[in-house]
Amino acid sequence: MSATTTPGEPFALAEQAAREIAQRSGIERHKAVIILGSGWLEAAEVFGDATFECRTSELAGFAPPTVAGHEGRVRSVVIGNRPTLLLLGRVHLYEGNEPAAVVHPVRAAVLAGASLVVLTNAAGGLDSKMRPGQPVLIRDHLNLTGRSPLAGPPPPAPYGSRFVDLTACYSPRLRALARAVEPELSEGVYGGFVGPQYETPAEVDMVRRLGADLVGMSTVLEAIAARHLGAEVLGCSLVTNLAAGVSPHPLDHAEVLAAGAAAAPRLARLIADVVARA
Ligand code: 8IG
Repeated sequence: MSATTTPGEPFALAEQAAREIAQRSGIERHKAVIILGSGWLEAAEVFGDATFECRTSELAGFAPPTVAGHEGRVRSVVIGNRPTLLLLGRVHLYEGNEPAAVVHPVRAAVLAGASLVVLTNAAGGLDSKMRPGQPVLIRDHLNLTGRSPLAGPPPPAPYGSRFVDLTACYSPRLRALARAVEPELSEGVYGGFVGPQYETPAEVDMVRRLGADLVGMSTVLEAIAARHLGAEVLGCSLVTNLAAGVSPHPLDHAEVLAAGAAAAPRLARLIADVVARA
């Protein structure tokens, strides 16, 4: 997918996918979308039975996933009377995808009606007091990818200006709602890297000085694209490892997936509660 040649092409493709989701699910407008990141797939059943499900490969514009634990499915469920899309699996920069491809799923979902976007991920913790399995609400992010889904030709009418305001990127209203459901929930700043390598200890030291509490390889571009389309964003990280130099052990992708699998169902219940009340 090219974001540099044809103005509006990424948006037209997302509109097409949104129409396909509506037609195939029989649901004209979904209200919310939940993107389940690595480790969270185990929790998908918590959101209830699927009223519709298909592979993302059957829909316009979705890049094929290449990473273990990222399945590539779109599912429709009902959470507190709201038709909600679940995106099982994600598209990452580190797979070699362009930003437009990374944010295509979230754009398609928002254009299918989802004015509430929940972005989940697994992340490294930068605070030695963090524990694997601990949820952290994303209060803000550092986009350390050097990329933007809004780079390129200006978005066509009727889309808003690419100079989007990110003052309240992660909705204070939704964060308050999440803390009302779970008062112990901590908040942190998410530093988004391209990956796929984990950070060096020097990079961990750098990003901590810059104000991050968490490090990961997703979420930031999707949050930007969702805000550009006017959706409210809730971000939630599952700390599955302590970052390099914080952890006494080398990092292992299988351990990351296992820690997520163990803790994700509780987290999913929290998110379902927030979506039901939002
Ligand atoms: I899970 O320590 C997970 N994802 N960049 N660093 C980065 N991404 C991550 C990490 C980590 N752990």
